[in-house]
Amino acid sequence: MAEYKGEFSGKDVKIAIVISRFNDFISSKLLDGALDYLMRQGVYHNQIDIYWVPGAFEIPLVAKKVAKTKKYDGIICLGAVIRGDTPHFNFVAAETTKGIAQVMLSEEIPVAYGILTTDNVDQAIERAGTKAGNKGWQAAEAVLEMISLLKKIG
Ligand code: INI
Repeated sequence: MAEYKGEFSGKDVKIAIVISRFNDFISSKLLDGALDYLMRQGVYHNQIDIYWVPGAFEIPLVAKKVAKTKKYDGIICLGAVIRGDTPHFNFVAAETTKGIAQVMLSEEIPVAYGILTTDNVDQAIERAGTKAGNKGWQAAEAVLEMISLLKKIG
């Protein structure tokens, strides 16, 4: 029997972060969480590039272009889609989620889903470094684990 698990080392990895400016009072907190985690794992500034996009809807395209450069071992997508009074939220959240998954599968690169999809601002704040943790931190953890696991698969 063989069992494979990813590790969390930041040694020799190159990470791209694609982050939405929309709701940046939340997304910047997700970025803080992701960077905090990466630094603790030994990923330093020269191993990280950050790409800002207007809104979550634009994240998949930029993530795909970034993946195609082949410069990165993994991509972290960060954003906050917060429900409003219209169905707009549903379309943005669904297309962003689907697009990010498509990039991961088509480009065969770990892409972490650090997108909050919440009913209100309070839920977003709770998940951006207050009482429910930091989704950016979790996304950074997931990307390192997946990079390591994929290297083991070869
Ligand atoms: N973009 C977000 O990142 N979060 C949101 O909550 C949001 N809402 O609700 O409208 C949002 N919309 C903008 C969208 O991502 C695009 O940038 C825009 O439609 C232009 O293409």
